[in-house]
Amino acid sequence: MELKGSSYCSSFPDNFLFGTASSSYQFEGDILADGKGLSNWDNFTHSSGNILDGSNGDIAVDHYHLYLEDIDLMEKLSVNSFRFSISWARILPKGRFGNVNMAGIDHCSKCIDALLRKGIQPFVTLTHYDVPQELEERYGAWLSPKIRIDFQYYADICFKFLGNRVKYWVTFNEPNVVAIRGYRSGIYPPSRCSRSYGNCSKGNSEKEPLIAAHNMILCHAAAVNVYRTKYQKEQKGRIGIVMNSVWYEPFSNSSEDKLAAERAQSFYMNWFLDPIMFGKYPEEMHRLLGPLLPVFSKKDLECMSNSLDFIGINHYTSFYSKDCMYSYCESGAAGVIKSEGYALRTAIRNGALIGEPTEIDWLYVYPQGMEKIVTYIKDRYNNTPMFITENGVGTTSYIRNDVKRVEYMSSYLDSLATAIRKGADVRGYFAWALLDNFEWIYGFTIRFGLYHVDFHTLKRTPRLSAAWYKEFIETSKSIQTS
Ligand code: PNW
Repeated sequence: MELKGSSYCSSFPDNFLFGTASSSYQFEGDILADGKGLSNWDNFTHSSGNILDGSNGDIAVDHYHLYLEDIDLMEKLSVNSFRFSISWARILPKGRFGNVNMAGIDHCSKCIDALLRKGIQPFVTLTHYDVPQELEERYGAWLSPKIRIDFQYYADICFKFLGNRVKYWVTFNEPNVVAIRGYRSGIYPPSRCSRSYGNCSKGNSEKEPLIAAHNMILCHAAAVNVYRTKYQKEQKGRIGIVMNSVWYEPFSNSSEDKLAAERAQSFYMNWFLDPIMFGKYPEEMHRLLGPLLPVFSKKDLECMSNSLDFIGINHYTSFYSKDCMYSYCESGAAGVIKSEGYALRTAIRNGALIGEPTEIDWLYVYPQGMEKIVTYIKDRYNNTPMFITENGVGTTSYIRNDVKRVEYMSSYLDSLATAIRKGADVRGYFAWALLDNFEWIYGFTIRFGLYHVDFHTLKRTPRLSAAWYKEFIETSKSIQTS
């Protein structure tokens, strides 16, 4: 197969991690295996009407049992890293209110050993959307400051039992998505929605997404603090956070739209990264939200600034950002616009889409967005080491000859290579995903895998993109070593 654009292979530094990504709820299945407790997602998918095809992650793609086979697939792909998450409820079925489930730890331990035997670095996330349902019921999980004690306890256990073999830890996957979808639009558990949100019938407080975010930031800092004080010196790993990122292209050249794009970024990604790096929320959030925004105490701030070693970036798509502060915006409820920094997100300008549409309604192909978002993060956060922790495209139809996915990955990697050539310190790239899997509220209707999975027999079959990615990685590595 011809490798399009192989010239940019040479832009990836030595020791660059090439991997694929996954998450526990989307992949593992067997939700009660070996003493596991139920999570908020188990609970949510079992309430009717939440998932498009009425499915759930009870079996998912059975990675819990098929992990050795899946690691063989990774070896065939020539990847040198695998990003996965630990299910908190497997380790602590009832949070700190019950026992440590050693069988859950043993399982993770076996996965890590099996990866290392094949020379594949584990890149481990502590929570990828899921929390023990017990904590939701006891005190409302992210809405309560009590969650900090639980998260710190959980993180400590993971570092203690697994940290001698893990060099990359991630505290949270996309806390911005959890705050927005769990507490503003309500489409993810715990299904709480802000009063001002268009389709919100229950009407919870506007403050909830901000409180949930605030607690997640404090949990992140607490886990990093434990790692740094008790484990890092000996275990020599690094710890970071993964943010969902969207590149916001100003809708026009006007200074209003440029400012709107900046505000959109502040209310989405910088909302978390600024406090973690600088110990304070973005200035725009202070100005526009005023007393709605929670405040960090002096004690909180002591363990916050610079509380990460790397930034993980999940990047898929870009949108235009249009000003709604100085101009009238024809769509979007007033409160929603406020909570998004008075910036309207739209994919269309003068009748033209920002990029080629895909079968996924929120995903447009705009490869330049990769270079732009990486450069933005590099400039704002002093070139802190970065990893692209997710990138990929989904399809709704059954496709094995996934030329569109190859074109997507190839163009986004090309754009990433440009950012690296211009000085961005990016140290790895993870394709989402190794396998087709349970795609949250879309259930099994959307496929992101380099490997096709038959959801009845669970048989895995490589797509064209798997062969392409393998060749890309091998070419890249041979250039590095030559
Ligand atoms: C990510 N957006 O979510 C998640 O981390 C994965 O678990 C998920 O399967 C994957 O993307 C594909 O959907 C996203 O607003 C959340 O652009 C939000 C966005 C993109 C991805």
